[in-house]
Amino acid sequence: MLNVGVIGCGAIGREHIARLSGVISGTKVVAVSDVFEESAQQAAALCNAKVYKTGAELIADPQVDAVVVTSPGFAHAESVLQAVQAGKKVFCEKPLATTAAQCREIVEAEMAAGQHLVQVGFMRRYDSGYRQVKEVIDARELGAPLLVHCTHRNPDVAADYSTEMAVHDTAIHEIDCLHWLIDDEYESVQVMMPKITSNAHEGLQDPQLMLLRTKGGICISLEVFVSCQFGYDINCEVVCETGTVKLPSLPTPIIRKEGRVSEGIEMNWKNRFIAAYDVELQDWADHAQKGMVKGPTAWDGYIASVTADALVKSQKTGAIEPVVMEPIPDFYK
Ligand code: NAI
Ligand code: ISE
Repeated sequence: MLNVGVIGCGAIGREHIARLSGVISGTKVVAVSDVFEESAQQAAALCNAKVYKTGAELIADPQVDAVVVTSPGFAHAESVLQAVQAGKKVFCEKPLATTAAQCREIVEAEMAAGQHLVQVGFMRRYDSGYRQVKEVIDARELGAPLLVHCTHRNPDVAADYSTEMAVHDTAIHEIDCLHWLIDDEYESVQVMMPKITSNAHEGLQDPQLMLLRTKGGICISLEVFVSCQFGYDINCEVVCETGTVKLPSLPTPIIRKEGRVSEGIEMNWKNRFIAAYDVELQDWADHAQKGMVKGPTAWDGYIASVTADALVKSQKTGAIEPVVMEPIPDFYK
């Protein structure tokens, strides 16, 4: 049994607590913490766990074998570093941290610990749709990939969601998933700012058009539109030399009525990727029990964050910004 402590008991924290308590085999949530004690108390009631005032106290509990970090992105680095320094396995929701410098610190700490401890919650790598698209690309049935078109649309976002979060909270999913999908590295990025929707909250630039070029010359367009109102709409089409491959539609009924054909769109991330979260956390738990990390590593978190930093820079300059990162250490090869 893997005894897990969860830091951050908000939306996905509670989802993962329920998952680790009732869906994933071989795990038990034994401790929770949140800066708002009431949130921690409510979460603890779901799983009969101890409540800690701080993440540091939770990590220090000898009963906690492994830590799940589901606090907001800006708070991840502190908890992940504490868990690594304590030699505990840690599953950290995306992003690993909100700057490449913090991710680098985590990478250094993990290498100093001499063991792989960190997995990042890039769950799209576990989604059956993305996996099917990757199989087609890898089999080279359609020749080499040339272009990728993506949309990442949310119906709305909280009032504290900022223009920069469109990169390190939202686009970070595509940043990780796409280079894995097409097996290439990013060379440069640019952000273009279209007309702002009247549905964006004050101060938020929404939508945004992000352009990424890989070292192999593949061009990616990513529309991030987080106040789109109509659904949680994730699309991805890879254009190859002799055909295209697209993320499958959701299995919803197609209705013909009154001269129109319609099908459903998910309204939130919880349902859209529910199966992927289950597979991801089961895989994490199975490997954590064997002292291993098989999913996205701290180095993957670093790669995503270097790319995100370049996109954030381009949000301000409007220019094409280079993506420059350190060479991969042997530890992560
Ligand atoms: P949320 O705002 O609903 O919950 C965050 C919780 O953390 C709150 O209860 C807050 O009180 C608590 N908190 C804040 N600072 C803390 C600290 N220093 N230590 C402990 N707790 C702290 O946010 P949500 O939506 O649950 O997101 C949490 C993380 O999960 C974010 O990194 C987000 O990007 C990620 N996420 C990932 C998703 C995915 O599809 N993989 C989907 C949704 C969120
Ligand atoms: C949220 O944190 C997620 O991870 C969702 O998957 C994403 O669609 C949303 O934009 C983020 O805020």
